[in-house]
Amino acid sequence: MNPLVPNRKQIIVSTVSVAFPDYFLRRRVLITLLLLTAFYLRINAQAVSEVITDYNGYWKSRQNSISPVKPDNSHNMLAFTFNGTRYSTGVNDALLTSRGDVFVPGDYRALQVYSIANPTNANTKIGLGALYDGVHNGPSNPRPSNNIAQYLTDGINGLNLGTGIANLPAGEIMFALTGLQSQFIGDGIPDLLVTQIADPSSSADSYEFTDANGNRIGNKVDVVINTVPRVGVWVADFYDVNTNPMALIAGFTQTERNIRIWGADFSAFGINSSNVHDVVYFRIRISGDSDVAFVAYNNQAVSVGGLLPYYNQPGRTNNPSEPTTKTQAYPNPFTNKLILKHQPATGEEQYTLYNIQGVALLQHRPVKGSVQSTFDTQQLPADTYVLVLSNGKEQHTELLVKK
Ligand SMILES: [Ca+2]
Ligand SMILES: [Ca+2]
Ligand SMILES: [Ca+2]
Repeated sequence: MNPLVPNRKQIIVSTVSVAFPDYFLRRRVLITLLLLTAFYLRINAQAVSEVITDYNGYWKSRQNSISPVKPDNSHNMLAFTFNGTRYSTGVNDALLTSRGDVFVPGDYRALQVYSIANPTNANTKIGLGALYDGVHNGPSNPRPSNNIAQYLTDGINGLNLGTGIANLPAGEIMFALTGLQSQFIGDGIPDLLVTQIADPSSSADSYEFTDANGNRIGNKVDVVINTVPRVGVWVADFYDVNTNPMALIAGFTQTERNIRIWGADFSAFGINSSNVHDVVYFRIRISGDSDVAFVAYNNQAVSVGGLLPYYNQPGRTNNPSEPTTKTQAYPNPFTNKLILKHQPATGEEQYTLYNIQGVALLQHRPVKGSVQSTFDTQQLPADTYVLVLSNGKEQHTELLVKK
């Protein structure tokens, strides 16, 4: 941690190293602080200073008062403090109230993983509370699932802080996030939360929004995660993803790690009222040893995002390279019609096509037993759309483009 940098200015947007004669040191420090302050004010991204979860019923830990209780199992984030204000996540506001915690009611959910460029390498591990597998000091038989993406969206609202991925290889993770609402830009309420649950990197990960084609919208935010102060400590197993059964070796068994969380408003990413409707994805470019429990978004600030499924289940994915067995929508991009191939309809299913502002444009309920449905899309303008299948129990979404 850089001792020259006060806590609230820990998120570094960019740094330039310039050699100055020693007598300029004080001025240099001052200028650095002024620059960091300016960046801080501009990007409004900063460390979360307190976290509350449902571990053992209720767990609270703060930057300057780290809890001696170290969670060792699944636990869902109930609230967090950002820039001096405590926001609930909507997971269990009643519990916060019963504990006397004052908070601004919020609605935060994990972003659905759209794609991971390089899912694993030899160092990639699944981090789970040491008791997640039911065995205090060692692995379970059989091992927990090695489906890494599910650990980014598990738990209530996808906010299980006690599971995650460690040492994600250098590359990109794309999350689906559309329908950002411009009135929430620059209101000081964080719209994205990023977690870090193991030994943090000293190199920068970069975060940005993109359009449907992966082109950056606004600006990227670079974060050197080890400059973010820890907010808690947990006890984890780190299973080796690349062995079968997954190995759990000494040094990675029932081992303590720090929890770090940072948040930012949409404005930190240069999102404004003129480019907000172009946003389709949130992209993390990771440097090679990121450890993520989840990336959460402010569901109050997003219309379509709230339709994305957040209880991840095997086989459900928005990645077009791994089509769901349930529905195939084609062609994509489409023109005058859109065809949906699905399993024999039970009569409970409903397909809704939304624009990225979250307005429902077309709706279709397949006839019981049918395996194909067709949308007439002639009247729709060329744009990005979100197809949502809901069957009363779960939702599946797919991003589609009309040419
Ligand atoms: Ca264990
Ligand atoms: Ca998780
Ligand atoms: Ca906001």
